[in-house]
Amino acid sequence: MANILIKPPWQGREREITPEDVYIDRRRFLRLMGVGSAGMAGLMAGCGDTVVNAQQADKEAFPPSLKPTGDPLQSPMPAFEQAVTRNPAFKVEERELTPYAVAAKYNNFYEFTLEKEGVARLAANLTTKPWSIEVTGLVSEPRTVDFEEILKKFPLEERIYRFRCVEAWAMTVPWVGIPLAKVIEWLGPDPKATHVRFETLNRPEEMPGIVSQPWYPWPYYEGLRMDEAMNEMTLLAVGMYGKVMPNQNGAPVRIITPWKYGYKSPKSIVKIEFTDSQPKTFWNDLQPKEYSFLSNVEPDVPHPRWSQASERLIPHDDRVKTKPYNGYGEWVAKLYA
Ligand SMILES: Nc1nc2c(c(=O)[nH]1)N[C@H]1C(S)=C(S)[C@@H](COP(=O)(O)O)O[C@H]1N2
Ligand SMILES: [Mo]
Repeated sequence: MANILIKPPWQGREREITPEDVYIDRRRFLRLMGVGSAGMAGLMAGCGDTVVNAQQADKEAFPPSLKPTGDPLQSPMPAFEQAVTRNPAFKVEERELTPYAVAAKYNNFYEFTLEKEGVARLAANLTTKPWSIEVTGLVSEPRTVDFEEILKKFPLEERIYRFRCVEAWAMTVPWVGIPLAKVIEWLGPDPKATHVRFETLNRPEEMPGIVSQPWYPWPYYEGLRMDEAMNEMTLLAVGMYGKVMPNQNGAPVRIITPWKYGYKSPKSIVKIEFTDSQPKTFWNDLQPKEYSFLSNVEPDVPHPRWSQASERLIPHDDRVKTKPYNGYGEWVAKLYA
């Protein structure tokens, strides 16, 4: 959401991909073998050359500014205790997956800093355990839910989605999550609820951007109409690339609405509130002319600072045309008929 279009330092680098099947296979393999990642190195020596090479490639492909240093990218996130099943209905065929360490190092998370490549380092020590979510408003039983309870209660699935920021950069990410609809059904909102509001973590001691930028109306807050929240596409994301969510990407739990601009995907959620009117949202409050409540991806509707007709795929800067609803009209156009 920064006001300038930043020219990425790794522009023009050779194309490099993280083959998605590699990490899936690795996970499946470990599950079959009944071992944790500690036992992996030995096992991989004989039979996992592709895996090792792919990870290596991912690291070596980095432009200097993105090379993992003493940050979380060097110690990969832990896997989930339970199985993660890929949902084949959600794949992206026309473009490649964004390398993990690009998705985990080019972040918008203003509670830390406006500098995308600085977020991962500043977020490294964010405490995400324990984590609870306050469920409030028009709901049968207002309560505080332990995040671990949600993790245990619902099966986890992987979905590969396009992700589009209003700044006109985009990536392609395999998220791990739970359809939000399932969680909402379990929470039991009152039938009078028309919207759902999300509030995210406000912890100045661990979030330097909150302290250095007091002019923002912290904490970050967002919202969806109930039919949007219940749509099949809306994901309560708890991880990516088969692993637990990195702090910089919104650990431990965030929303993903891939047909909307990225700011509609709040990170590190601590409160879910059911309401009977449209909730206020962070960016709409700051700049109503630029950021509407709906904020669906609309290539024909330019933002005052960024034409939305095309987008650049990080980190290689390929320009591609933006699709209405980010290519998800099949699922969501009916919501806006
Ligand atoms: N709490 C919080 N959530 C947030 C933001 C933020 O600054 N704070 N930025 C939003 C914006 S503008 C984008 S593009 C995405 C970026 O997600 P990513 O870093 O995982 O790519 O997070 C969204 N969610
Ligand atoms: Mo964004």
